[in-house]
Amino acid sequence: HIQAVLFDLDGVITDTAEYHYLAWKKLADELQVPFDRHFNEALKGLSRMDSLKKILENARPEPSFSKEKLSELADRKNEYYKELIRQISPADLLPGIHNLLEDIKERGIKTALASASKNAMFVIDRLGVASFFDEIVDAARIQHGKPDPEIFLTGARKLDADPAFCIGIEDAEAGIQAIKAAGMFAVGVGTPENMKQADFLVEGTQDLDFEKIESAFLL
Ligand code: B16
Ligand code: MG
Repeated sequence: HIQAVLFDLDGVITDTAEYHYLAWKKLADELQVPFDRHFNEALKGLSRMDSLKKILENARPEPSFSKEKLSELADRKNEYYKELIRQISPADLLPGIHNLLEDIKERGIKTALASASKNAMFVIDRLGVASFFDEIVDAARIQHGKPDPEIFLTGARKLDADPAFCIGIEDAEAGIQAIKAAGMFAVGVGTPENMKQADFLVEGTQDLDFEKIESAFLL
């Protein structure tokens, strides 16, 4: 039976992608490098520094910055982002998520948050759902970002759960790869093109029904 469910944050519990987009866009405009909503899709699930590097690699000519400058730029983006997420409220929970968390808790199944975001704790608090999570993996302590399985394996270890009996829920391709590499059952939120490796796929969070996920897991 299912021992634990591990959740991604951005795109599964709430849609912080828009705020990440706006913050990166402001920085990119200041640096006069191209950046748009389409390119933002490729950043989902990636760490702050990996995202910055990807944005800069895409510019022609590619700017070259010192390590210190890169970290100053990443900090600047984070200041813009933190300003935007101050307005998050429980109304920003994605559809179906509150019910899903309740259904999981009622069954005594453990939960962890496996988000690459160092702001995850703040966001979860603003959404009013912090008490639903038994563990929140600290992204600052993770050495290898998604698609590496480290964040999901760390979550399972903290919950004392066997990865083979864990479910991971993700909206990003890098995240699904990380769940599969951890040896877990991957639930994808998105389109079949982006979620090729998912074991169970839904179009939107409103379709995340615990009984359906459990039946698919037991198959
Ligand atoms: P921060 P997730 C990820 O969250 C976002 O999808 C990604 O766009 C962001 O760069 C990353 O968190 C790091 O966030 O700058 O707040 O540390 O999808 O893993 O919940
Ligand atoms: Mg995500």
